[in-house]
Amino acid sequence: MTSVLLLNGPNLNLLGTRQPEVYGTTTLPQIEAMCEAHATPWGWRLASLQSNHEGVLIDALHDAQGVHDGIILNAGGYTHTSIALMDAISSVGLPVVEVHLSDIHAREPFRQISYISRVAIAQICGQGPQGYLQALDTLRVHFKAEHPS
Ligand code: CA2
Repeated sequence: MTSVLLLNGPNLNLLGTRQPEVYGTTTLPQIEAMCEAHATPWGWRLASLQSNHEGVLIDALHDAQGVHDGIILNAGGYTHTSIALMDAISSVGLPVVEVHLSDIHAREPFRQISYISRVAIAQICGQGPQGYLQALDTLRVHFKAEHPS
């Protein structure tokens, strides 16, 4: 069974409560439920984790090895700062799709830099919660290309 880890970083637990003009009104549990509804018909299992702590996210990436087949990652603000997260992604060797609710390329210059994009197989941004579903689609295409049946 294909297993995917949905990993969300700092402040994303606040989704739907503040800054709706930037991040919308959908909560993180709602996004997780949307992902479940999208991928369970494919027979996939999803696991979800949100943390505000860089080390917890790094541990989750390490622990994904041998457990999950791919990862969807919105690293929040760590996207723009964390060489440690980038290194963790490289070290586990699992396909990671980077997601952002907002269009980071249309925002402040500091948000336009992503260390994650250097090691992710794709970056999806500016699509709101639908971006997470597009990330699942991206992983599905990736797995099919890896293991054509
Ligand atoms: O657009 C995205 O998904 C971001 O990864 C969100 C991060 C931001 O630092 C990135 O540049 C882009 C921030 C998430 C903050 O989420 C909040 C949600 C509600 C209220 C306040 C913050």
